[in-house]
Amino acid sequence: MTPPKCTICKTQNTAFPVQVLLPSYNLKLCQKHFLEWMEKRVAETIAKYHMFTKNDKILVAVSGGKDSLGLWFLLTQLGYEADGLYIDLGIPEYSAESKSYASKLAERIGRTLHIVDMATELAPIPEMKQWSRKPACSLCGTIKRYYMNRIAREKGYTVLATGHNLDDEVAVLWNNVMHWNMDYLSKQYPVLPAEGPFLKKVKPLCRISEKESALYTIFHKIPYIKPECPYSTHASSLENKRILQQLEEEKPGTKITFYTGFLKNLAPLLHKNEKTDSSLAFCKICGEPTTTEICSICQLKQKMGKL
Ligand code: Q46
Ligand code: ZN
Ligand code: ZN
Repeated sequence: MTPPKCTICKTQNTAFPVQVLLPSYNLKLCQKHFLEWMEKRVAETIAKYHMFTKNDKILVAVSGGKDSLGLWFLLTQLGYEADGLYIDLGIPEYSAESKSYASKLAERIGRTLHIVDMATELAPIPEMKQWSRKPACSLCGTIKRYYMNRIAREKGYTVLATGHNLDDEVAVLWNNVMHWNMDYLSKQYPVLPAEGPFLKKVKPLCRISEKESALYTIFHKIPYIKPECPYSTHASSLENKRILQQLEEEKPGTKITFYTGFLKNLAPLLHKNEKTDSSLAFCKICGEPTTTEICSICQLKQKMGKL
């Protein structure tokens, strides 16, 4: 059987063999043209959704996984001013390994990596869990939201970028539609504008699949953490991803059509009806935005005798 030709360079030669099949876009690409295709696609996403410009100072939330590290590298390749933020959750072994990948990439691209160490800020997640009735992932979400916004604002960044990919976004969208979570649906968009003390948040990989994101990181030889976080259970999200993958295999392009169709057709209608949150106040202790008198981080600090 003759090997497929790259759709762009039309070569069959061994120097640029076809390495990536993208049936959703009817493309077969060699490594070089896949990397170019991906960077162009992300650049188009940034422009299409007015995420940021070359004048912005971007802070990328890096977890040590393939998506966030790949995104950070890609943004610097495109010439954006992008630094990283790593939140060390103090999860035995997992955190040390993922942090080392984030630090290695920072060194390679010559950019600053800010590190917030939960062990000194509050307590490592396993210890924190003993003081809170919340599950680890819910605590983790609160910590990330709080520190990402606070560090970015304090250090003068103008945009916060996260590595959510198409598969993540489609799985969430699917779940929100299945349950008609109108509140969540109205907030599901690749750009959340800056609002008062909250920075603008963007997801530049929202039109890049998990497979494409992994290949980009692998082709650029960026080491990343492979095991899942030990607290990760997301059974329902994995189940949604499995169903969607099945649909995708039967009809390539299903995921991207479903997601971009939502952004084009339903999201604008939901935004029109969106009310601004008038219950926002500022924490009496740390001054960060909250909906209660004292924010959840300070409440936890009080409980643990750290205030
Ligand atoms: S890092 Fe945090 Fe995830 Fe680990 S504790 Fe849960 S939310 S699973 S993306
Ligand atoms: Zn090619
Ligand atoms: Zn507070």
